[in-house]
Amino acid sequence: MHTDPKTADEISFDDFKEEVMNDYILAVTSRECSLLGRREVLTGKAKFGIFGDGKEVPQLAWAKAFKKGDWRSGYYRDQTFMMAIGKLTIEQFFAGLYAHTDITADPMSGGRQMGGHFSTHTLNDDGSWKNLTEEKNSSADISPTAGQMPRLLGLALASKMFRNIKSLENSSNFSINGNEVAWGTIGNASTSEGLFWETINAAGVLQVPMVMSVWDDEYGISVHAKYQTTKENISEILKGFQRNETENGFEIIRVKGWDYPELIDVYNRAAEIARNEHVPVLIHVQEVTQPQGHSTSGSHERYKSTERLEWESEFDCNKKMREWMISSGIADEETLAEIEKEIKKKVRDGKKAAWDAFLAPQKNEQKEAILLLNNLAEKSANKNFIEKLTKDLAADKEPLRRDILSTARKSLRYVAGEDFPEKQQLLEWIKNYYKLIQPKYSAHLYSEEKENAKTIEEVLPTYDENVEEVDGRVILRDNFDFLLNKYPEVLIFGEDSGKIGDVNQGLEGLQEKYGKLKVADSGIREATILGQGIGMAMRGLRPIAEIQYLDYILYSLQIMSDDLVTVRYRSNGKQKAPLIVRTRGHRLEGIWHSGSQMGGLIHLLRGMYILVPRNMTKAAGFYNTLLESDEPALVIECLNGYRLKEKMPKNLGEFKTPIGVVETVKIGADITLVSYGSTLRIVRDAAKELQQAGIDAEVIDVQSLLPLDLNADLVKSVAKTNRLLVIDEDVPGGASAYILNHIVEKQGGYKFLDSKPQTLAAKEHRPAYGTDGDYFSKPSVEDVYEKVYEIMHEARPVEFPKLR
Ligand SMILES: Cc1ncc(C[n+]2csc(CCOP(=O)(O)OP(=O)(O)O)c2C)c(N)n1
Ligand SMILES: [Mg+2]
Repeated sequence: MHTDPKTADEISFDDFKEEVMNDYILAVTSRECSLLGRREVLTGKAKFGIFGDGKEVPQLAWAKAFKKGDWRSGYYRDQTFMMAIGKLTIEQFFAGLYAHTDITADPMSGGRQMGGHFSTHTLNDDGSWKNLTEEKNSSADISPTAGQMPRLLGLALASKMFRNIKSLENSSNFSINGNEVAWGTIGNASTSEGLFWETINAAGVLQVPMVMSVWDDEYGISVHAKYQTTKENISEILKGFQRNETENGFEIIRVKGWDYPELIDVYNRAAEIARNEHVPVLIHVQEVTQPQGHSTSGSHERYKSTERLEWESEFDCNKKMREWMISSGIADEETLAEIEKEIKKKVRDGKKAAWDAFLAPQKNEQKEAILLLNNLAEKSANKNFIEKLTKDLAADKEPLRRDILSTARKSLRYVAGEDFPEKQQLLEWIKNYYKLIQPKYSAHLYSEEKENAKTIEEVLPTYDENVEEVDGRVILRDNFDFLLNKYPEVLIFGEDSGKIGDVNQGLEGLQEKYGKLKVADSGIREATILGQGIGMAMRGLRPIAEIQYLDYILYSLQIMSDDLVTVRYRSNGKQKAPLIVRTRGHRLEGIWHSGSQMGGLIHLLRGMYILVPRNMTKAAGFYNTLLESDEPALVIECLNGYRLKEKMPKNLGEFKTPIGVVETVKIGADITLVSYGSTLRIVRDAAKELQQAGIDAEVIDVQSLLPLDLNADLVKSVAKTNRLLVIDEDVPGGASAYILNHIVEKQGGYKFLDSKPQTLAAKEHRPAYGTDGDYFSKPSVEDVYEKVYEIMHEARPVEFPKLR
């Protein structure tokens, strides 16, 4: 049969049809995954399900505008987008749902995160950066609603830095002229969170290439928009942010979530504005549905009206897209029905393959354990009991590792007191099993790569013979100067960090020297200062985010705890954010100006380092160490130390304070006094006075609370003095108790103690204002003196008669 050659228009219509068809296939595939996924939870194979049904079509449009090098910071509804950018297959989707611990099976997190938490790999297997301009990037999701916002700001701001800072021109693995757009997504209800507003405002101020999509299904779980959003309309109330001819701001666009062609147009337009002009865009995607309700934790029939449910089924975006395809001649009913049938089968097959792959290693491990358990039973006097346990394990067709290990461990109870090789074999197997399996759940809290900060060796400061004594802040300033010069990727920002060079002038003159982007003032917005740092650190920059006072770190603590310190852990070592947070605290005067909430911080921030240098040389040394490593850290400078005199080191930028290493600042024989930060000065003064009374105290500065004393030097001191007092200015039971626990329990210090180990902390309340407020709130020289004297009196009453 003869056919005429096709015209260009026909070809392009064919291409267009094919593209639409491929999109529809993805939309239906994603929906089918949601439907089957929910069933997997209800039958117990998966723990929790939260899916992207109802948001498929807008995400297809978004994926078209999303280019290599771009970034996503989103939430749990974005599965269709992830599929559309080629980063999530059907099998991977189900592997995530089952918590498959193999990172190749579940590339989102290797089983660490619930389904619906997406990410891509920015690091190679050896921990080095990939060329991120060649990747479609998704920062690893977190669960707190709007928690994705602060990081989004940083991801977008990085493009601005790459485009406008000349010294970053050679960062070709991270950016091509700052052309990358950072795309955010959020649910309508989560825009009620302060983090949303703080980020929107900051993005408007900073004019960053950020496109923010709000998926608006009118609900936040069961709570309707009328309880969430003024006027029930987020784009309406954001109108003041709209840019105009004379003022910068946002481009704000509204679009319906079921209108496929319009969505494509909107997303392309948004990308162009953000990419070319570096102007933030907000897309309010309205009339979105949620066909299966919020998640597997409940059904939406309980809170949506019949009318709403009917409307949702009529305006289901996949259904609307299908109708549009038929009415515009792209496909007919029959073809679509056939395709849909095929997809159902494909998803079912993918699900089964994922489940089989999830179970396969565990079934092998089950077999290994059963073999050893049978051998154990044969030799044991309690054969019958062990056989019963083994039989139950063997009957389990879908064994979890918990079941295997729990059976093996329980069986050991029946052979207590018995000894034969088969028992040793089982013990050995359990030990190896832990060695093999535990890292799947615990690895990558900190860096395990060669750049990890703990391996960086100390370099001592060197001094000229006639060394000058200067204010501590000058050492910091000159050291930062050196670092800004040495590392083009270093950026410092915070409240008052720019023009005046921070409130204590540790950055004096550096903005003038390095420009307004590299040393920048930021608004009063601690959470997004942190997020700004996280996002930029994820993109290969080395931000130093300044939180003006330790007391105000609480505003950013949630983001540090939920986002920063979990980046490496939650991505199973596939992403990192080596952000340095700089702040100042301790022993100034007043409820909000002398904070020392160290206990809270060390417990909430596992995953980053917490460093408490006692002076500015030590602090500068920490910055030098950290910039050679690839890990996040919090450095708390002593607020009352900027004007104290220190010797000016010669080797600025080069001397390094080691991480996790304590320093003995006074050698002594009678008692070990452990402290840190500003309190250390008080302890040293007390130690001098104690010396006059004949008490020879050893004083140790821990320097680093996380990690603490990697070389176990503290216990060595206790082994020598046999007495221990830990002093700090935190509340009782705070960081001092943590240090005590470390020495007495972890390092086995209890064996060496001749006196009760004790802590001396501040009062339970925050410090009252004024010099006397400090004296009556925090440990003083007299407090330390008397406490130590009491201990020595109890031990050697004749030598040290009762003081009072
Ligand atoms: C800080 C925080 N509070 C509460 C929750 C529990 N929660 C999870 S999703 C959700 C509703 C979010 O609604 P919306 O932003 O509209 O997104 P949708 O699920 O409707 O797409 C809530 C309250 C949470 N994850 N984080
Ligand atoms: Mg919602």
